[in-house]
Amino acid sequence: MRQTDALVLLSTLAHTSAVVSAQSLPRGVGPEFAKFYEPKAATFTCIGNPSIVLKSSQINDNSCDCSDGSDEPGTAACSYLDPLSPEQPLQGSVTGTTNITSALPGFWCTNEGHIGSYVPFTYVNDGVCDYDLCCDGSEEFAHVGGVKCENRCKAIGKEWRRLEDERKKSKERSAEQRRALVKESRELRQKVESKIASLKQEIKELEVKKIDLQRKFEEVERSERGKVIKDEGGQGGKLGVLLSLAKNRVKELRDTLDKVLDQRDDLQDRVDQLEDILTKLRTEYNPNFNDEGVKAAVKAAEDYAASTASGAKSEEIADADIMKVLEEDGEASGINWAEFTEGDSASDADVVYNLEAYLPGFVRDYIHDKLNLVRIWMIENGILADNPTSGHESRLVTAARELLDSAKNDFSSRTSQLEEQEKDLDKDYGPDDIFRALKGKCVSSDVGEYEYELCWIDRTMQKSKKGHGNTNMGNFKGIDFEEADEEERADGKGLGKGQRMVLRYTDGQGCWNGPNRRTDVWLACAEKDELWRVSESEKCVYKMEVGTPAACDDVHEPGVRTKDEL
Ligand code: MAN
Repeated sequence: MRQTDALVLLSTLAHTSAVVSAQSLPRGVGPEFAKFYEPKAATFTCIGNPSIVLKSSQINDNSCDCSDGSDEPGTAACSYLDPLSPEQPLQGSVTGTTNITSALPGFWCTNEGHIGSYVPFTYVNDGVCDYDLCCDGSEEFAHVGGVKCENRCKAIGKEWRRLEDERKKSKERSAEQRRALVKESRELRQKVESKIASLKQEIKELEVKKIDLQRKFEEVERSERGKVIKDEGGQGGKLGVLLSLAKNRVKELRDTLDKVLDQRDDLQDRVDQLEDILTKLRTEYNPNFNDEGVKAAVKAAEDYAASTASGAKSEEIADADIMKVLEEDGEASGINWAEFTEGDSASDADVVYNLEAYLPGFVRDYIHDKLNLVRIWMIENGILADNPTSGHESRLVTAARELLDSAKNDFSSRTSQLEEQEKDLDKDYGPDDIFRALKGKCVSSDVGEYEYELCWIDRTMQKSKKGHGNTNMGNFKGIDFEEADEEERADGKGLGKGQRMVLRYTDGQGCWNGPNRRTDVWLACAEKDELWRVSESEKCVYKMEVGTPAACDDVHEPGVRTKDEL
């Protein structure tokens, strides 16, 4: 019988034994059967078969008289009925074997100073001291083969109580650890919840901001598109138009002047040629010929020569001056157009804003709104030119677009953060959300040529100590429960018996010619996180046995309130 079970039995029996004193009972009777063995009665009724009534003296007479063995609680006479014994041939039985079970669980060792316990009837007087069950040695009362089992209950009981005390304290410490984990998990959960609340609020505000910026962007874009022309440099508005016109006009005039100058030079050449002809006519004609036509022509030529000599000429412009005018405009001469076209000169809107600056705010807004509305109305009704394809985007539109884009980015990043947090809140972190506090923390242990590592709610890893790299043994999938059936270990570092939490890690690194690696992480209660064992039951299928306070029951002394509860 395991010690823990025996302890339970002990407490149950303590009550019964108060009614019937153990001393007055026949040998081997456990306290819960005391009621069947009346100390002063003359007869005994078989427990499982009341039709058989024996004399009291037949109890423990080493002869099995009751079919359920209840008349031999203190001998091995009915041990063939013991559940642990092999089936025995029995006279009169149809099957030829016994299938009757014993009414008694075994030989009761009182174990004074320790805890009482049953030993199988087959152990009674078998010449072996079974101290682990019967520390008082009472099951070897016949001293078969001279065996004498001394009573060791004092020492065994003392050691047992020490271990039991330690185990209890460890359990309490583990439970304390667990409570701390639960508290931490609760706080982490609250953090996620408040993060979700603030993200929701932020998203709500960003939604409004986004709509507002979208409206503003469209408004600015439409109002910018409403500007009639854009010059080469991309300047908009009336000033831009004026600038463009002036620049073109100056170019036209300069080109015309250039052409006029060429024409003048041609004409001058021709005048010079004609003057030469006239001079020749005046000086070389024969006055002896009385030709009236020639005389008149000579007279006109002389008058022309006299008039040019008298200097009645219009003011002459120096060629150098004309050439200066014809020079391309630049920083050194003329107008520096670049300053106007590329510089930070004001747009229509800027001018309007400058004027508005002298007005009270509400009037300014009112005028601005009205101007915009009128402009947009004019564009939409085909009165003002819509100029969507011209030039590059204005600074106002760019700024509005950038603000809108940044709000959109903020909105989508916050939305995905919210989704992530909500997913995390819904995730199964085990009973009491306990693995939330452990998430991302790791435990490891050296086994053979590898170091194995478990990272809670994340992954399991096999790390080569010979420098052959790390192998992922699975990624966290979910939490299950399975029945463990292992013997209790002396150091307590084992799964034992009962339902245990099992964390599934799947889809690890592919196995050579096989499936992806996976790990089942079996958990048992312990004071601290510890990776006890790793085994590979089949190729690339691993089992980790891990101790952790997260797997403990929340036990605390009755009546003792924990800090959390206060
Ligand atoms: C490595 C380790 C082993 C595994 C084999 C499979 O050696 O990951 O655990 O069994 O690969 O080939």
